[in-house]
Amino acid sequence: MTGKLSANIAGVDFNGVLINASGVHCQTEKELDELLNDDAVAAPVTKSATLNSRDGNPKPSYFEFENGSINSMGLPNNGFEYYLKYVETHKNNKPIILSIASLSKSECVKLLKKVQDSNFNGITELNLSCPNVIGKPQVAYDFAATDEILNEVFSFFKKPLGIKLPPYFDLTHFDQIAQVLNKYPLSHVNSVNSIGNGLLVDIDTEAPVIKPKGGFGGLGGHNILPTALANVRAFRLRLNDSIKIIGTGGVKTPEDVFAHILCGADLVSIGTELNKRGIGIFRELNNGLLDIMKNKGYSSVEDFRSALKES
Ligand code: RRO
Repeated sequence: MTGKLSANIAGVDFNGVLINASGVHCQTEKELDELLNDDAVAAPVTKSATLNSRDGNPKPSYFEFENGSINSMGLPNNGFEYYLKYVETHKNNKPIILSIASLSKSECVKLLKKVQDSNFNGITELNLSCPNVIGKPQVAYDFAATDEILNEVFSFFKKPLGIKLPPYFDLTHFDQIAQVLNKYPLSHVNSVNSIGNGLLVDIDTEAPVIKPKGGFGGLGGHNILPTALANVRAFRLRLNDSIKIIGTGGVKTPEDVFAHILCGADLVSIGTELNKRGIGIFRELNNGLLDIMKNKGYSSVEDFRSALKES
């Protein structure tokens, strides 16, 4: 498919490049419907679902500051069946990405078997990077465990499947995780989840700004843009071409969307700023991106996707 703003992941056409970051504006049917019905949204992504519904961590579990956010939501969601039913029955032709998380390998396998047996044939995304479940590690920092899970999953899962990754900070780690990921027919990687376990302190109360885990939580927002761009770029340079990239992290302006695509993103997702500004942000960013493209003489995102130049 060609178009000014478009993408294709695992044969699924997206009529646009902007999506929500999982976790923001996507926990309820009402929120998902709003994304589905907004022409500026290429696809809604559902809140990462676990087998059983969860209330999440004690509140306050989210705090916004200038150009940033810290969260320890703790996977609040309405349970896997709620989201599976939504993606199976929605009436709009727009693609939807079904995000799932799990508290163990056996739960992960169970959920993906249910997806495999369902009528949903769209893209599923396995979240291997939630930083906020008390007592649980971010799986994708353990390369052997990631390999083991993907090996088991791809023995039976035949529909499009991508994974959500945490940010990496060491070039050797990019080499090592990419070597694992390139063994599997992944539809995409979504990079990056929040930067895990930051701590923000309120000097008036002399306490952390959020309650769970002693105040430790995932960092998002414009401050993390350079980390997100580095991860998108590092993966685009290392992954098989068939593995597409959803760039997540730090997007506030149309220039930030442009930069993500230049670094190699096929789709770009919006989290903290969506929470702050509401869904009107999608239209603003789309229009702003089209303006940048017009000024530069680009007629399609294909003209500059992954085309980062040397300095
Ligand atoms: O719900 C959360 O606490 C959460 C999840 Br599942 C995630 O993947 N990333 C994040 O920053 N928060």
